[in-house]
Amino acid sequence: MTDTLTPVLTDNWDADRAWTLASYEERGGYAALDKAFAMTPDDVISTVKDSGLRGRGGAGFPTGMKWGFIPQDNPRPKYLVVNADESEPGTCKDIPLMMASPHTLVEGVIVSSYAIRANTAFIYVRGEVLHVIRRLQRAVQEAYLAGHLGKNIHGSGYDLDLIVHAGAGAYICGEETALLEGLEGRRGQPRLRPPFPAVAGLYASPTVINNVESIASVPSIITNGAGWFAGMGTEKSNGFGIFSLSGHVTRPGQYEAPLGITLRELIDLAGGMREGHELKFWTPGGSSTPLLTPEHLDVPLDFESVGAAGSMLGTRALQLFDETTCVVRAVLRWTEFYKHESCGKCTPCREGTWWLTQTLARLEKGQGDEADLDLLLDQCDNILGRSFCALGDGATSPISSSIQHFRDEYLAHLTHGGCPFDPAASTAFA
Ligand code: L3W
Ligand code: SF4
Repeated sequence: MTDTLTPVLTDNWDADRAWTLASYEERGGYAALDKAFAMTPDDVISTVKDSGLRGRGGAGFPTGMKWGFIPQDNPRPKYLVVNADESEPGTCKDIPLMMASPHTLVEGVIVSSYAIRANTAFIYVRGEVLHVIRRLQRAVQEAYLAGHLGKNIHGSGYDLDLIVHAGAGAYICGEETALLEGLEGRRGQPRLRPPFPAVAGLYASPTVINNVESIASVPSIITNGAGWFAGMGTEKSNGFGIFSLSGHVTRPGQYEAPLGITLRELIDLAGGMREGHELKFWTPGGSSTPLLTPEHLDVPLDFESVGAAGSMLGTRALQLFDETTCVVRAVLRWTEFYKHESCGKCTPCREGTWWLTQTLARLEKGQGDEADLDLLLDQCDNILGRSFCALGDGATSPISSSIQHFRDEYLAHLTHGGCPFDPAASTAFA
């Protein structure tokens, strides 16, 4: 636990034209490359393993272990794919990182590709964010011209090509195997796992897929050492991460801190809740993670503690809602999102998210009856654990957790004959 910020990834965000190669190099950028090239690829993997870095895209899978799964005796080419399809509601860390400091990601891609012996890497960016795509393309171009990409990088004998690929704007393509389908030119729908991408991924070749923030953390680990990174955070959730605060907080934004910081500490750093208002509920990792309440303000934001509190750390997308927000309406909005983004491959999610929105909309209008709450939970039961990928499971999280914490508010809609909140008082989803 700590009450201080630890800017590493965000350290240069306020620098003059931080996104340019000149600015990045002035601050020591690309120095991790020579240090990595002086090591064997296996030593780079060991360093990342020893650092305890865990995936920053939501699941928290150990990064070094994932790299170690790449079968080096497989004669097929190896690929690195960066998942930059940030779309989880509330998640806003990868896009700011790529806008402010694209070279941190590019440097991470080079070190990580070297470690897994890939000579081609891709950054798969969400299609709607044209400004990010342009910024990344420019950074990649600058890196080629400076000899950080291409043939014989820094005279090391190592070659790497990096391609920026724009998706077509589907949330499901944040799921790693749907992303691969999209990258191969097909409709974005998840593949059965196993085989995991590490064994058979892009073009059926061994592929590492990591989140932007995971890969961007690698240069600092190589530069400062595994012990430096492992010394931050908690025993099992090492290092730092970018926490995105949004909603009814005085200064929303990205706060980089060691894992294990609490929401109470982060709210203090963000200037408190908006004046005169109090926290009512929040998401620790986007809308796919069960809602928490003010009683969880002191839960350390690490993988283990948030799990023990009944939710998931996820992408550290902390969406904060005050007492003016109708939880039923908020949950309905998220559920409509999941219904819209369901890829349609499996029945529990395709049909189930439709039924969830029908039942929720009825309740929100004050129609229906108390039995609809049990019906909703039953619908969730028929989706959770029965869907093909995590999207279906995630759709049930806000519903079941909101009924658990705010059952009375659902019932108030029925007794009131509609939403008991004054919509003009709330700025949620404004
Ligand atoms: C080889 C094994 N590899 C696991 C790899 C696997 C993947 C990683 C984690 O979902 C979560 C989800 C959302 N051999 C392996 C193996 N792997 N076993 O490890 O896998 P997994 O299945 O635990 O999770 P996932 O499919 O990556 C991600 C949650 O994140 N989430 C959503 C975030 C959304 C975004 C976005 O918008 N871009 O990040 C928010 O919390 O619910 O639980 O690489 O291959 N035996
Ligand atoms: Fe598609 Fe939803 Fe099934 Fe995932 S759970 S495969 S998004 S229909």
